[in-house]
Amino acid sequence: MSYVDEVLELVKKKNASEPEFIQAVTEVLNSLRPVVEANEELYKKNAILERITEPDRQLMFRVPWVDDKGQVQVNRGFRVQFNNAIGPYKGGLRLHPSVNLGIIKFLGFEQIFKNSLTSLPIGGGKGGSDFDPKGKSDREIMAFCQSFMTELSKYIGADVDVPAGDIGTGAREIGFMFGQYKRIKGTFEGVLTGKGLTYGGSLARTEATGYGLLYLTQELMKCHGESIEGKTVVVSGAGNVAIYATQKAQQMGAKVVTCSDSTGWIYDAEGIDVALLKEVKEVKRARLTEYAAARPSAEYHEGRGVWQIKCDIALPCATQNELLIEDAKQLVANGCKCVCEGANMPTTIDATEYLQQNGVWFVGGKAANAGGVATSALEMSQNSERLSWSFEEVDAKLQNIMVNIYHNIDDAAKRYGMEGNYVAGANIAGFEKVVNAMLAQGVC
Ligand code: NDP
Ligand code: 2IT
Repeated sequence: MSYVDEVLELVKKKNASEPEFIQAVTEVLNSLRPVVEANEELYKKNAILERITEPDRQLMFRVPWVDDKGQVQVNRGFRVQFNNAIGPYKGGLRLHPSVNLGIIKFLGFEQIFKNSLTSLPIGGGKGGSDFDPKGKSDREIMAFCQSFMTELSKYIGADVDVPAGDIGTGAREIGFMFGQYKRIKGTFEGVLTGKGLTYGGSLARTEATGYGLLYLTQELMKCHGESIEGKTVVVSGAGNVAIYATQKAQQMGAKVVTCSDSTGWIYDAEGIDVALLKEVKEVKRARLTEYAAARPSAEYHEGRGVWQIKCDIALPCATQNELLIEDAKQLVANGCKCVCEGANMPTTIDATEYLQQNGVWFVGGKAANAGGVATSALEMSQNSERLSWSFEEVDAKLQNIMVNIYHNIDDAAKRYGMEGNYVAGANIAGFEKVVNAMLAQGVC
């Protein structure tokens, strides 16, 4: 049995109740086969694959808080500090009722390779809670965030572990958590990113994941003699990533015709009205039915369905495993040329393979959505030097990072005879840097 297969068996056995984690590890290790085979003796002797698939530590804790009726509620908090070979642990905090240890581990594992691809010094981590922010008052959100940070503050720090936003965690939640950290520790430090602009946040961080996704997609299209201008784009999700991906795609001259949330989706033949979408989702925190009610050209449908709309480019920006094999078949049948992931692991392994085998240019989230965490690392740099850069400066750096990521993953795939396999290219390029650092630092 090959070293990769041995470790895959081990990971499946040790983490049997964590399907998303097994899925993420399977995808990465399978695509690393050529690199591992070329260095099998060295990697095996140093247990590189066993170490990179086992978190440094995984923290789970009780989060008690009081709701508006005076009732005590209890949620479960998580922080998985996966790998800090190239920098402090870095990754978001997900607040969603579906959160469990396996989901946080899959996200933390992916973050190792994504963060490496940014070329900036950040390791991999992720956290969150099964807390559901939907329908909660601002006071309830604050009570939860303060309790969550009261425990989390023991394990993080500007040079240790720097959390940020993810599903359900935006500027409001980061603000409450930052306030509590400061109160407990008595230090004003860049312990979180995605902060408000008046207390250490970076311009362009809000836009960064969606904008970065489009900068990478643009470079990919350009290198294939195509452009985004005039293309029809289908986007899923209606949160931070989806909104700013839609905005940038429109600025680049594309027509974005869909968005979705956990209850339904919109088809808007005239193109999504971003200002209205922001009003519904960022200000009112309402359902997409309100978008449809305010926009005559929009159709609202219950359930899922954006991938059945004919498009040139598809950008999944909601959550994991939202683009399935039947969706991949529909996209190919409709002539879709390009799929770039704004979300983390939105496409299942069989759907990914189907798209790749049918000539669709497919870039996975580790590369395509790295603009968010890259800009978080730029926020850390600004906090360290106690300066704030202009929007233009941050945005220019982000563009440069995304263009470089595209070329790095393209080159890595070519080096191993897999031209056009950007999934393998991203995993290989991300892995190489982390492994070099792990080997240099000895057994730890
Ligand atoms: P938000 O909470 O802002 O938005 C999430 C969107 O996805 C919402 O429209 C939400 O619908 C929908 N969604 C969430 N869970 C589900 C589900 N189980 N089924 C269907 N729809 C769902 O999160 P973000 O936009 O920040 O994150 C979206 C994705 O991008 C995630 O995979 C995240 O990990 C990834 N990502 C985020 C980055 C960031 O900087 N924010 C950086 C890189 C990746 P509803 O409103 O109904 O809940
Ligand atoms: O998945 C991700 O990369 C994020 N949620 C952003 C993490 C960060 O630290 O900015």
